[in-house]
Amino acid sequence: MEAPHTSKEADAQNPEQTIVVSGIQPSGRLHLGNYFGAIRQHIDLHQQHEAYYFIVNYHALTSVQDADLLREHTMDVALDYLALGFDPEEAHLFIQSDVPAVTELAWIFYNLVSVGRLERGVAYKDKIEQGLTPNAGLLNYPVLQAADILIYGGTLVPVGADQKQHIEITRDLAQRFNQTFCSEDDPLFPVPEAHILDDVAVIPGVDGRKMSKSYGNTIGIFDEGKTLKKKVMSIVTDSTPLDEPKDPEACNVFALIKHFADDAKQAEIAEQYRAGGYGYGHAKKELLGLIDDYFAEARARRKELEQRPDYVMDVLRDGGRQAREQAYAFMERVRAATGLVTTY
Ligand code: AQP
Repeated sequence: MEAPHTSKEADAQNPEQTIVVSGIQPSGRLHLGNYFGAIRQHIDLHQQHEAYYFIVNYHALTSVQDADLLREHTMDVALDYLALGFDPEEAHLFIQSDVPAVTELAWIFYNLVSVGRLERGVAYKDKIEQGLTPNAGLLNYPVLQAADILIYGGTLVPVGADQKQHIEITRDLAQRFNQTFCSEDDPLFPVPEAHILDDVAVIPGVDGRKMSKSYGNTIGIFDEGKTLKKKVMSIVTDSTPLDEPKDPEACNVFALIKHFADDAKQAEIAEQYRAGGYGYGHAKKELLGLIDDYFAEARARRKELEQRPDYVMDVLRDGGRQAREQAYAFMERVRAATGLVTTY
């Protein structure tokens, strides 16, 4: 069956066209950091531009090495995106490993970046400092990420602030490849820009570190009931007594409230912090209510979608087919440029 094409695809060969590309790891349930750092932008941007969003299961293998769990998380991410407003008529949603050519492009890129550059990666160093054992996949993570972005001719990459350095590596690899293998007036890869929302710093987890699946400090987008309450109530705060004034800007609870409450509500809560007589327990209850309301619709939609696994598979299959077409056409040009002879 011929895959339906998205409404913006007619322009795909236009070099001026914005092509939005971004990935998300199925390394655990998606959390508020993923949502405010990346997914919210993904949903906004896919209405405006040609967009490729993929569930990066090759990347997740750096930390998830349990087949059932990886499969489960992969389908969970797809359900989450559809529930949060991704429209398959507008853009492509697919599984990274449905386009294995990205690993081929990554291999080509390995030869254009030094090991030292990868060892200085902030995300890599951070994970090691947190006690994770680095495998070669973790070190090379940004190279595969660059292949993911560049194989679709990506020009705009909506990511959280923590990914800034990785996108720099992608930009360098695009330039390096163009300089090494292309003539100056006919570069193969566009040099993409990161799209990072100014008002979103890195979202803190319940322990105050970056909210991250691998730190076990997340609040899930689709957590609800007792699970959600337990996590919100466990957010680390200082020990200022209830009666005393508190600084909202130094509080992990307020850092999250800011993303859910409008300006007036934020100002009202900040005032209560400063006035004293307002405890962290009050703030946590407020946050709990805000999270519940914010995701109520998406939760209901997700429950409906859980009953339609065939539909979710169809979306992923169609997205993968379209992405493969684009990627394989591109790889022919990459092979020609690099001198990799193909005999088929
Ligand atoms: N805490 C965060 N604040 C802002 N943005 C965040 N992102 C992740 N955590 C935060 C953004 O979410 C997008 C997808 O992230 P990912 O799952 O592909 O990788 P990640 O950044 O490594 O997320 P985790 O939770 O930390 O995963 P693990 O622990 O498995 O490595 C990215 O755009 C990221 O910026």
